[in-house]
Amino acid sequence: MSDSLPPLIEVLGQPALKIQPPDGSEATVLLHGAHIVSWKPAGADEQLYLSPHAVAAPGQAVRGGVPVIFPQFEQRGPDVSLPRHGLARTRTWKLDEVRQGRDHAQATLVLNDDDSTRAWWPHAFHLELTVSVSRERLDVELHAHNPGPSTWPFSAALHTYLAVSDLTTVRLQGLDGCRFIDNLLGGETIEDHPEKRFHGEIDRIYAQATNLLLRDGPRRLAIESDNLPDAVIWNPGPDKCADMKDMPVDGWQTMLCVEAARVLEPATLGPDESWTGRQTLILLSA
Ligand code: TA6
Repeated sequence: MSDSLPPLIEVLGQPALKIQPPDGSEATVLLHGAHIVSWKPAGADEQLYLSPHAVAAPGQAVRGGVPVIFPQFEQRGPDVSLPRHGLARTRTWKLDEVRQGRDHAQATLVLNDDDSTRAWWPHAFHLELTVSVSRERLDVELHAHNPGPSTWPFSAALHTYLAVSDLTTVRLQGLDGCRFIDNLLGGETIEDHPEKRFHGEIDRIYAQATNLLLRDGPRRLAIESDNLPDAVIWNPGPDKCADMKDMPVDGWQTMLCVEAARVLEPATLGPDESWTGRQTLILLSA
């Protein structure tokens, strides 16, 4: 293991770090938002969708990759006065540690409260995002600590954009039996499709959906989460995609967000308490 910090590269005009264990897998993470913009398992193609029109700039969210959502999801609270999807994805994080092992590589980035976050949200916080890559596996762990005197509720998510060959031919297994809120149609329903198919726009929050499998031709991608019990499934579909200035018109056809989230029941941290949530992606076959 080596703990020295490697030189940063530039991606989307922002400082970024590429972690590469000797097995040929790699991941690239921006300091802006601690945003993972690329993950290639050993011997396999890119697994994440990154819009060719994505912009990474202070105050702006990158379209694609893995946005880190904290402390509110969308405009659902717990504090609705915050920017949509919170504060973490639009700020510059600090690279804290890089570890290079024989069979994995890992980087940890940190974000602490400062004057600009306290102007929006008057709480002390410490966030760590640890990205580990190893052969066919990506682990993304979000850790939150409350170093301050007040107790605060929060929501969090890893808003993962998966690359897909064709949205209309992929299947997502593991949602059947899960209760979901449909953000487009309203209301709550129980999913009864063992293999969910997609035709265009979808925006749903599934409860207790922590073991999923994406099937995309011969590709099998396991999507697991720990302490992030909800799965948000999102695709803008053709009409909304055409209105998004950071997406190509046909971008919706080759992406599917499968987000590991803590949103239906926000968490709470008292003074000196910590919380950790994780999403793991494992490429079972390419
Ligand atoms: O996670 C789903 C969602 O909240 C959708 O409603 C959709 O708007 C998407 O996130 C993207 O949000 P953004 O703020 O990044 O444009």
